Amino acid sequence: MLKSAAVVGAYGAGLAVMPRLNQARAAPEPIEINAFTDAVMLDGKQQTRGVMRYAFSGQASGDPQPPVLRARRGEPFAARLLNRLDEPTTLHWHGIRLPNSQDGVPFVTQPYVYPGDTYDYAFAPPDAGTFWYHPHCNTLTQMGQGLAGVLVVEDARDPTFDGEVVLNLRDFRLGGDGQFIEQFKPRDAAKTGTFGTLRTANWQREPRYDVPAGGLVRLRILAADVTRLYNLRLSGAQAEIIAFDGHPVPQRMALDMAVVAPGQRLDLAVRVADAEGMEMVLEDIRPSTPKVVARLRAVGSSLKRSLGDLGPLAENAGVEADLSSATEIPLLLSATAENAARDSICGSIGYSFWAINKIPYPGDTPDPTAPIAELKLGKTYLLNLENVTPHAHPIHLHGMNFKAIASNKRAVQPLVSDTYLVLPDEKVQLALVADNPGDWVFHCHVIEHQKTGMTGYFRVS
Ligand SMILES: [Cu+2]
Repeated sequence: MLKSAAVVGAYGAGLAVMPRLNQARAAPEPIEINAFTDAVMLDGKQQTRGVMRYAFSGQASGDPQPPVLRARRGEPFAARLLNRLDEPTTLHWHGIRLPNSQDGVPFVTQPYVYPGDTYDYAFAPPDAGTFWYHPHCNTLTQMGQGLAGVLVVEDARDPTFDGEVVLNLRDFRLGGDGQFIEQFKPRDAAKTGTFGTLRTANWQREPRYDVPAGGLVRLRILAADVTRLYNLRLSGAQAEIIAFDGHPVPQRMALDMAVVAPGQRLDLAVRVADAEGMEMVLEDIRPSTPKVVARLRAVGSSLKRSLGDLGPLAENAGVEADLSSATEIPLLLSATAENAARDSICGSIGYSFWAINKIPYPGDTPDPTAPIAELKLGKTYLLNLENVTPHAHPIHLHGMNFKAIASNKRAVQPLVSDTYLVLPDEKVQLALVADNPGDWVFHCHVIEHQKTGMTGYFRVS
């Protein structure tokens, strides 16, 4: 069971049947999150029309990027989505182990939210770390045009840093006139996915943040792009990886280069340079597309801190897999020639290029395909993923965590995660304890792959 199952069950699952009066007493006032369209200066020169934004209710213009939400481990968190878009949407809480009814997948866990309507989400996040939120409806357009924000779950037992910088990495696909161009090209959707034209961190090109000289800074990085994989390196400072995909790593390691795929998060402890004015550069060194992502600048006199001063992050629940009794589930990731795409407001972009176990998902429709597999609550499974395509797929599971056990391509670290980047020709085993009941979607987080078939779901009961 989940470490905090009692909390999750008593709070989240119970909410749906409680009268409103009790809900008001049990839950905090929900954070109101407006989803709306706006004109925003993205390229520094011209207003881009039709940018999709999240903002707290009442928040005027100001910073156009989605706000960083903050919650506390184990404590009730509530958000009310106000849909001011002119199309349906939902909110999904990526990486959070929550009751199935709060997961935000249209038709699978909830109806989609019509324009003008609201929808209340409530849960108590059982894990601390860096997570995120985004729509799960017409996702390529809605995420591509702006909807994706960071959700930080705090734990008072975490060590104290001298500063924190949150980086939400994403591209926008703009033409020379600063307006959105077609979100994808079918021939690219059938390969790596279609790349954006403007690369940003926090919706800015190569932003620079001041951090205390000689201090210890927590850098929380989210790859929110719909397509791009990052090979991240930080020059000019010592840095250690302290968490990946929200969860503390078993052993901190110096950051040489870290691959961060769509949907994934990287937490770094950075020991800032001592000399005032020194710059540290976060770069994407992927060979085809080297690029500065963001800069940090040391300010003030040196705090003379050491990475060795830093205590451990508060632990999250692990994946207590009983491998001796595990049931193996083969999961073949492949291309497909069959076109299964069905029309749906939230679902399809009109093509099928990809499949899981040779079945291309038809899209988010009222009658989706059968589950990939039916899992027994509490039992251990080994997901035997095999990628027979020449492209990498960051595969994401909702509602539960897994742990990589073995790969034919590399030495895997036993990291607890919700997203695993399956390399071309890789066979990988992921251990999973089916500890959360419901229908949980499992899909590639290259959104064009997700939306053209590489999606399915597990039923846990
Ligand atoms: Cu993929």
